[in-house]
Amino acid sequence: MFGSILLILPTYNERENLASLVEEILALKIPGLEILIVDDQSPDGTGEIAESLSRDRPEVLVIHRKPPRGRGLAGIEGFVLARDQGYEAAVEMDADFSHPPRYLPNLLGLFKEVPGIDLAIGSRYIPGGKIEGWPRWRHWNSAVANWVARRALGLKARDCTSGYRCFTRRALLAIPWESLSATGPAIVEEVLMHFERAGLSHSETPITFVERQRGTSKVTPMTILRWLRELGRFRRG
Ligand SMILES: Nc1nc2c(ncn2[C@@H]2O[C@H](COP(=O)(O)OP(=O)(O)OP(=O)(O)O)[C@@H](O)[C@H]2O)c(=O)[nH]1
Ligand SMILES: [Mg+2]
Repeated sequence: MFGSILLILPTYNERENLASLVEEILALKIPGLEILIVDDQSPDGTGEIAESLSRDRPEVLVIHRKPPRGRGLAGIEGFVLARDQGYEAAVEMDADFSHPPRYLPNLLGLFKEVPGIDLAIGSRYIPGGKIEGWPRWRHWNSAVANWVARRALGLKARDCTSGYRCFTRRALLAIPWESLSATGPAIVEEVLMHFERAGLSHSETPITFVERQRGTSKVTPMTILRWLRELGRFRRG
């Protein structure tokens, strides 16, 4: 399908998840797939684990970012590298097992099933998709965020807030990575907005999103406020 695929894993304090996640992804033996860990100098030693994984496995690459840290900034750095080094596709996924690797074949298979698309989204909000392990408030929060993003930005995707997705090279070239304004959580929707505005099309495949079992969450009430502020900014811009 794709000759080369870069799978980007942004990590911050994922010591308990990283090694087993990387093993699970590599066990799928997806041809042409390489993993790029983008770590923000995690204080828990995730960066050292990433280094040792990349020493043992030629398919694992690592970037140690300098401050300021951010999920959004780490993602951009990964996508820019994928674009500049000529990868044919780039996947992003969380490193806490919330995005189970077993869906990767479906995600990549979507490009064959729906010819002409430039983005495959692992979706919680189409039939067959769901979320496991969240308290009621997080279900509400996610559903409202998705609704707000779709309405405010006029997006067509059913799951606009999913960070489990794969872009083609054409999409990597169409998205203005260097001039994105969000550095935090709203980067997911900002990238999708640029993708849709470029006239490219997507398709979605259902996933079961699983709440993290190990490590600590970085989501706080401040994250939600920051998301809203960022969304407002690039919507106007
Ligand atoms: N490089 C980098 N990665 C980050 C940063 N913040 C979060 N991440 C990673 O981004 C992914 C998603 O972050 P999470 O903390 O799981 O946030 P979440 O998925 O929104 O919320 P929970 O799963 O409830 O914790 C994970 O792989 C994190 O390790 C950051 O500042 N820098
Ligand atoms: Mg998570």
